[in-house]
Amino acid sequence: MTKKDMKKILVTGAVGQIGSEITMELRKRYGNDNVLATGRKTKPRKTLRDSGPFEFIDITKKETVEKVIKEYDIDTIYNMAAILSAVGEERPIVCWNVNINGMYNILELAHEYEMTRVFVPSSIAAFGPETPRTNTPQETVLKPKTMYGVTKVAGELLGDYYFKRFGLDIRGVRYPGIVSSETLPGGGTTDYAVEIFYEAIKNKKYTCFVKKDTVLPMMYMPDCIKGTINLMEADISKLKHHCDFNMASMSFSAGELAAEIKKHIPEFKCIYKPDFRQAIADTWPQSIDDSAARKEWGWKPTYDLPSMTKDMLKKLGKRHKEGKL
Ligand code: AKB
Repeated sequence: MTKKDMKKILVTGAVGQIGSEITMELRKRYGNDNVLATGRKTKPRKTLRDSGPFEFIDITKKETVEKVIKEYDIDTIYNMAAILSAVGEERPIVCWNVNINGMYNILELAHEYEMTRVFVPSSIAAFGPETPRTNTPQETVLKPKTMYGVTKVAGELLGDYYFKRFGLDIRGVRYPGIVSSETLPGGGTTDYAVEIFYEAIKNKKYTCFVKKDTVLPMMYMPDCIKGTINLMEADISKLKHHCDFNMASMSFSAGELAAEIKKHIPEFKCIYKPDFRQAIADTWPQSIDDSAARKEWGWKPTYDLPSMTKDMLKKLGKRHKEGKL
């Protein structure tokens, strides 16, 4: 997408883990005033609030979204508002309402207002125990056992339906666990892979809520942002898929992550006390085949476990020294 055909972007869930960082990158690329950040009730951080427009909306209330679409003349949406897997198991109805009814409102409005493009994230949670767990193919069994996973499969299908039926240009990827240093994730099963860094820096110890040998696909935030925006900017004539791209980067066990951190912080100790999130992790793949994304829009990650760990510890270490962690 060029600046010419994209004038005003709406980011929902802009206070969240991915939303907050994607908003800042989009503002850098397309101009601060052209990117409207929105959240439901959490106050935005100063950098987000001061760098461009911010509004409170609720995607489950269509009129609140429509109001800002009109006011800011929105023509592109990144729908990052979602309830993640762990909270989704505690509050399945809310999960369905936000992830499906909320998304439906976004799609309807995008169709009604003839938007240029929409991004809707899916997740590795779309897979289930019947799916091959290693090198999980692009086309495979989608029988998730969590409400979050159910909403992700339905969301992929709904998005593809709007593309085929109404010609809405809508795109999405199946995110793995995302590791990041700016905003903590909230309510996901892969949250341990972020929390472990904060606790290693602050307390030199961490109690991990999945078993040491639990392997999941993960990605560092700079790759996540690069991949998401590259997909949104890709030439549509090259895309055979739309809302369901597998997107991989690295896979490691919780024990391997702890060992990598220990190389930098030798006193660091990790103990393992699995809780209900273990059962969710056990239904997800360990590694992903993302050859369709590589072929159709040139996806290629930059970071691996050692380079991500080094960068995370450097960033969080600096904030800790400044008393900002
Ligand atoms: C979660 O753990 O729920 C998310 C995801 C993998 O979609 N991070």
